[in-house]
Amino acid sequence: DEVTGKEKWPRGEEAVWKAGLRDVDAEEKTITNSIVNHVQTSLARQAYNLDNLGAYQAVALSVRDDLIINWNETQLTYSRKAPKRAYYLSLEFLMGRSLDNSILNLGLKDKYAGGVDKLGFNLEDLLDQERDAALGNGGLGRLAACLLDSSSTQELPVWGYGLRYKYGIFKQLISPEGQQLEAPDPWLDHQNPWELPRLDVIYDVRFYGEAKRSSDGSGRAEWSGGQEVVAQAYDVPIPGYHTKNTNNLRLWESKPKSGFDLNSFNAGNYEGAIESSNSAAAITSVLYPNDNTSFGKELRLKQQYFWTAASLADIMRRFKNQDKPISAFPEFIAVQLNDTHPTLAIPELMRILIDEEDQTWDKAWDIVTNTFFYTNHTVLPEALEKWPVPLLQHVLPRHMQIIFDINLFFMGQVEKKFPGDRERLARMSLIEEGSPQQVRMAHLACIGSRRVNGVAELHSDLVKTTILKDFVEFYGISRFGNVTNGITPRRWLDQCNPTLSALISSTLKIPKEVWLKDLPKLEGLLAHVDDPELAKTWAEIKQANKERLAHWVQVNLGLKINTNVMYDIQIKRLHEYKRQTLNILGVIHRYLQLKALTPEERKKTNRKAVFFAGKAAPGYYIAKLTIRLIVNVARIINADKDTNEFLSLYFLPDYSVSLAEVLIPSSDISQHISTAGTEASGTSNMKFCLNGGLLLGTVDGANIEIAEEVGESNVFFFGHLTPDVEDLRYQHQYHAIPIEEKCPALANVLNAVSGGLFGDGGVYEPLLNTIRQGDHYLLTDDFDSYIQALAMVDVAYLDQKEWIKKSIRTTAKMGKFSTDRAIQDYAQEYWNIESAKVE
Ligand code: 4GP
Repeated sequence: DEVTGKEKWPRGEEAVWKAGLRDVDAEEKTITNSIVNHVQTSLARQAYNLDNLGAYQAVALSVRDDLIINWNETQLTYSRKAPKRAYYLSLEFLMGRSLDNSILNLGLKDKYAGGVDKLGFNLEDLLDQERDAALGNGGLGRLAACLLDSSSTQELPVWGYGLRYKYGIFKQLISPEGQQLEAPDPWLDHQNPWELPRLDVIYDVRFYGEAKRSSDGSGRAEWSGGQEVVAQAYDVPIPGYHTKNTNNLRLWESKPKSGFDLNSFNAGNYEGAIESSNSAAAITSVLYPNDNTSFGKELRLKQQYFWTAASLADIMRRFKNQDKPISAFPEFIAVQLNDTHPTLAIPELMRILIDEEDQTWDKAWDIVTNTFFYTNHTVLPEALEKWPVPLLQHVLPRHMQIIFDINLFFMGQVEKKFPGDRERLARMSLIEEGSPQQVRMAHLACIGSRRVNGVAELHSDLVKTTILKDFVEFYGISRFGNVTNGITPRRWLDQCNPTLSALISSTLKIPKEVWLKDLPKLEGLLAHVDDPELAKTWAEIKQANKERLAHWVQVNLGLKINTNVMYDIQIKRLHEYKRQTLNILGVIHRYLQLKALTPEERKKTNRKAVFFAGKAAPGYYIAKLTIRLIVNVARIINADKDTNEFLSLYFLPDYSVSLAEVLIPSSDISQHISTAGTEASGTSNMKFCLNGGLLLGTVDGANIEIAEEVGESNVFFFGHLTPDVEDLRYQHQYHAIPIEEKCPALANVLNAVSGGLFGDGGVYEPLLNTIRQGDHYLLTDDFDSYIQALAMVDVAYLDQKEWIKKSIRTTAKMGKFSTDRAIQDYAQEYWNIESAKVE
């Protein structure tokens, strides 16, 4: 992927080379020729028996050719200009589908639609053939995907590094009883046209073995023996919007080092030989399906090291091609650690510099601490990674030595600054005492990085005042910053809601090519809020999007849903802190209220359909029980003829990026109702608001900044605030008030569930007990204000005229939340990189 300048280039006649190049700004004819060619040669099929899947594959391969041309130009530009580059290390990239996004970014959608039509197919049908690349769990992985899109769009020299899991996030099935079941996601079975296998880009990665410190006082060590595994690269081109810049996402696959172990094979141990080759392949076989939680599994540790080691080896090789002194490494390279998952990159770079590049400890540490940057995505204790020392010692003996050494030096510095403060030393140490001792990865990430950031204002403040408070006192505040998350408006508006995008362009009289790259331009909509024509079309588009969702539900689930009601949506991973439970208990409350009304009274109420979607981690019992409750409540209330005209409920299985693209544009209101201080940012809140859906939420994460932008009168806030949370929890423990007294409305709802209104109440006891006892997520504290907020939403929705205005205002003020802004924040405030435009 680079030109070394050591050879004449091109080798033969330049004119002949040039004549063979294809132009990306292709004519429709070039496109149809290319598709036909791929049908005939790449797929070995023919026109007369081509189905939609085959046609999709041929179209995808044709688009891939376009991407590769830009990708090549981009890599050439980066090699020639040799700018400082940034590398985004993320264990998750939740990309979703690529075809629609690629042709939109390339500006070729119309031509492809026309070409496909001439070949007798319909582009929309072909888009539907694509499987989601679901190499992520939720927010953290989708953010990585949005940031990559923006890095190319902003023409910044950024690459992503991740793992090529054979199985992405599991497929969610719902049993008739409402149980979540998990099935594997063999997303590569139909082949993946969006990747380029790089048989030549391979590195050896070692595990286990022995680390012997040298006796020459150099601090070096030799690490040998153990298991060696090969990392092979697959490259995924990331097109920018209306630019040639096409960055790279490099994903590693693990392979056995030499086919399989010939010695065992020859000794007649066929099974043993295969087993070791399987154990190598196992490293990248499956994405761990946990969101906002960490489990100390050995295979996960191996994934983390495998990926960071291969990525750093690759970065180092590219750097060395530039013939610069090693001390210049941080002048050319910034590495972003997406959460603590890649933190082993810190001791790994130390190892490379000391053991392989002959650097002294101090020089190596200087390079390391000027290279890395760390983003924290959660302050939830259960998500803070810790690795048992004995496990690290076993799997990565050299790295454990280095971590101990880092800690020794660091503790020395802390002792110097705060002499005699033993408690502080214990709190800040990289090693948590206990049996076994554990390595605190957030501490390692913090001290090994140049800067640290959270992902929304409130969250960044919490990082500074809670989990990393001591480090702020030690280093000073300037090491800690905030980069509020964003979303790419290309996928999350233009692609998922093309009619709204077109309406915005015609209203602003600005082509989308301009405002989609400069999202604050949306503010121009404010001048048109009172335009009745705009309001009418705005409402018609929302209606059409509801019908599109209803169609999807009809086709995929065989259910008919009402489109003439308010759509209220909560879609995200199932988690106690996200409080889907609060939402479903609110639905039950509404149902009980409706039942108590006369038919006449009911007619005056706001009609609505409530939608849920999201996956629970397979081992997360309480979250799975919440799904079960939702499904069974839906079963009862959707069948109740008294009320189902006024309230219906759906749990849409197997939530994915593609499903989000259908759900989000249809929403009137969406719920982001985490316990205050628990949701770091949230990003679907931004997606809904960008599409003119209003927000019902707690004063948490990026909800706060959204409200700052759109104005508090355009959002529905409820619930206790972050500073109250600790006190409330304390009271729950030591001065608990019975629910009947504290919150009778909630008690009534819990009794309805226990009493069997939605099937065997006993099933839900463990879930209900989390509220009755301890109530860590403050449902008993927030329920009443939640119900009030829902009532305010109802009142507001009945005034459709005003509602539409709120909706337009909301979209208009979402300019801040583009990942174009976020990636520029990282580029300028953290990485110190500049754009490198491909001409
Ligand atoms: C998520 C946070 O929970 C979410 O608030 C945030 O918007 C997102 O990261 C991106 O920053 N965290 C995770 C995780 O997905 O696994 O920790």
